[in-house]
Amino acid sequence: MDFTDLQQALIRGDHVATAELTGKAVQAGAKPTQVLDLGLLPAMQAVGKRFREGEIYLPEVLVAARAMKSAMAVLDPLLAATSYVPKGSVLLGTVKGDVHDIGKNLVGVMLRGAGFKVIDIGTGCNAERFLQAVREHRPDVVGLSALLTTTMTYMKTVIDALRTAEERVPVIVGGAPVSASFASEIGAAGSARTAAEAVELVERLLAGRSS
Ligand code: B12
Repeated sequence: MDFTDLQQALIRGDHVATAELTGKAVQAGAKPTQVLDLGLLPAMQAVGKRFREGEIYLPEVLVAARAMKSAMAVLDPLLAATSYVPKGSVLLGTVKGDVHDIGKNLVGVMLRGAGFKVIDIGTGCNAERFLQAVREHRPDVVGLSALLTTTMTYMKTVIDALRTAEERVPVIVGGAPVSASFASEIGAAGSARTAAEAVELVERLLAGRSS
């Protein structure tokens, strides 16, 4: 099946057309996972690449992310109905004191697109909130996001609180100021600069687990 029109709609951020073309692709016989893997995900990756290379700016990324969400709203019930088994689950949140959530949301969209269940607990989350959510949802991976140099240090507080409570779930970190060396210093299992890298990181971490 040709997904060019669907991909173009997503890339230009037309959320109405993206949802419609997603529905049409399924009606025409494409499996929901094919629409994701061959249609939406490559388009979202193209958006990420154009943003990284300075060809497009944040507003275009935001409208593309919204279009991806509208497609996922069509696919989610179909994926559930076809006894779709998620590859794993990821709990995401932006840490205390920080309201930036665009990057976190993109990571969530890409993870969902790659077949993971995502539990997003929002922004400004303190350590207790993360601990409570870990206990409630038992995710395979926890992802912390921070965009401010003043809030990224709180990531260590979250990791320490989880370890003190004997929760061993791997924690990954991200956000513009976060580096790989900072991640290892605070005891995180890894970090990623982009949403696509975040997906690869989660896949790597879960490939090594015993199920
Ligand atoms: C949009 C924005 C805002 C919006 C946020 C809206 C929202 N809902 O998110 C608003 C206007 C609210 C805002 C407010 C503020 N902002 Co602001 N903001 C930005 C801006 C322009 C873009 C951030 C963004 O969304 N980038 C796009 C996304 C896609 O990229 P990203 O977040 O880095 O995410 C990617 C990766 O980092 C990674 N990733 C992200 N999270 C995670 C998590 C995991 C687990 C993994 C693996 C990967 C990962 O994948 C993502 C996708 O590729 C940046 C400048 C910039 N260019 O970064 C400033 C910036 C982050 N803001 C800044 C500041 C100072 C503030 C304010 C303090 C301003 C003020 N004086 O009030 C407030 C703070 C509010 C608070 N308490 O949080 C500074 C931070 C400086 C610093 N070093 O600390 C920046 C860098 C601007 C600047 N140059 O001064 N901001």
